[in-house]
Amino acid sequence: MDFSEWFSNILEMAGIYDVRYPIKGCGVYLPYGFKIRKYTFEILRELLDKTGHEETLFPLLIPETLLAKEGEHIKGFEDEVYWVTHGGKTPLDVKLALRPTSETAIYYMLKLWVKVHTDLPIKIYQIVNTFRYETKHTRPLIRLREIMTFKEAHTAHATKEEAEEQVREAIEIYKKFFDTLAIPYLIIKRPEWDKFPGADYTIAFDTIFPDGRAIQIGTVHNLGQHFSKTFEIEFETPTGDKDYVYQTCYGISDRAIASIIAIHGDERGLVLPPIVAPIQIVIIPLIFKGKKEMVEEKAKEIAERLKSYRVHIDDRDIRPGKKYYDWEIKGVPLRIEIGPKDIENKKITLVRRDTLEKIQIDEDKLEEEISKILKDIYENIKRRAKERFESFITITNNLDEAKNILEDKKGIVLIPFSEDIYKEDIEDKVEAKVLGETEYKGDKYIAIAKTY
Ligand code: A5A
Repeated sequence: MDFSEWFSNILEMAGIYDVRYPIKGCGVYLPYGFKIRKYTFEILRELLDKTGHEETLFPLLIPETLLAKEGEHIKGFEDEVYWVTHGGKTPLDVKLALRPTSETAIYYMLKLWVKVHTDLPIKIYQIVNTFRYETKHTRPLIRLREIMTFKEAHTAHATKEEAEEQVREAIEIYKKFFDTLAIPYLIIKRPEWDKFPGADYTIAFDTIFPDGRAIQIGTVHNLGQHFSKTFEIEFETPTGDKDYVYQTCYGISDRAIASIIAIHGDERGLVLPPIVAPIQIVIIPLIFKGKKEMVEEKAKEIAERLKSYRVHIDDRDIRPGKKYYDWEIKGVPLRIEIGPKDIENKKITLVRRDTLEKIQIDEDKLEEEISKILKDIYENIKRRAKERFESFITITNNLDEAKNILEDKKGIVLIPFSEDIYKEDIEDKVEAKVLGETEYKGDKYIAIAKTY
């Protein structure tokens, strides 16, 4: 089965996301998918909150006059903007854009909030839906027209150095976020022609999906004073002079969810890192004639002992095999099977989702063993993901070879860095995209890949 088909099947079978909504590039998060999304973005929220970012909420609508203010920015987005042109039957005086991202909405307000250096820095973020009329092939959770989960952070600083420092902090936050999700990445500085519209430079996080295609899963932009000059976000410096603020912004989307699914899943379905699993442990009572009550009692007792986890007892009146199958598709990290024999022997049988290995433990060591195994599941899926990622990375300085690899197994090809490389139309030569400059095991390279 090819990857796209596998991915679509999983979204449906695991109850994550329904693609049948009648607008291209839009879909519906189902309850199970919504929970994965919730736990995933809670990790990011926590990382942002504890580094002094504050959550805010700006309007979805942006007047054309604001959106068009920064020249490069609007040029980068003009083909992707959805417009609201009417209120009922009345044409609007000023067209309203559905935000493709919120720089212009937020920076209009920053001008009102920032007067003097003591008002700085400002570090805010919001998690909202944004709209982009994508012309490339749309894909569920990967290339959306309504990006349902767009976390955008925006910061303003008194000096260029502080903005640089903020870029470093943002990179650290995103590293922690993707490490927690066991998603491997390269951090790549985009070439001039591919930076965010209105940025001085753009640093991207790229991972690789099982089909070998690279995907941008997050970006950090140093905006310099581009926007602050157009939006006149001016402040009084400690010496009484006037200066424009230095800005950064950084974003992560539903692609984080797509990555968890794509990178850890296997032929049986989802494999979730325990930290984002809506159910971390499922308990399956194995009912035998005359022993029903005893097994059900034990299941409840075990659930009670494990209540610091997200535990679910599956007491549906169907065959255990069907239950195993259902929870494997949903990627529940650990399954506990409870039967009369185990109860008599004071044993507990566990099955790990990542390896499908069956493990017997002593009942009195339950808490300690479960905690160890869940940690081990995380370590194991992280190692597995990293190994596959590494196997997709090829170093070569031969462009013909690069082209062949990118056609064949794909992945990311690294070419030893030289300024000249940029001048050689490599994109045409290798029929792939230059992702930009990166460091890999201590050396500098230009990364090239077929992308999503
Ligand atoms: N304001 C800045 C943060 C910004 O908009 N940056 S961005 O355009 O690069 O978007 C941030 C991230 O959103 C991207 O790195 C990418 O991972 C994701 N993204 C962009 N377009 C998307 C789309 N159509 N569907 C899903 N995710 C998308």
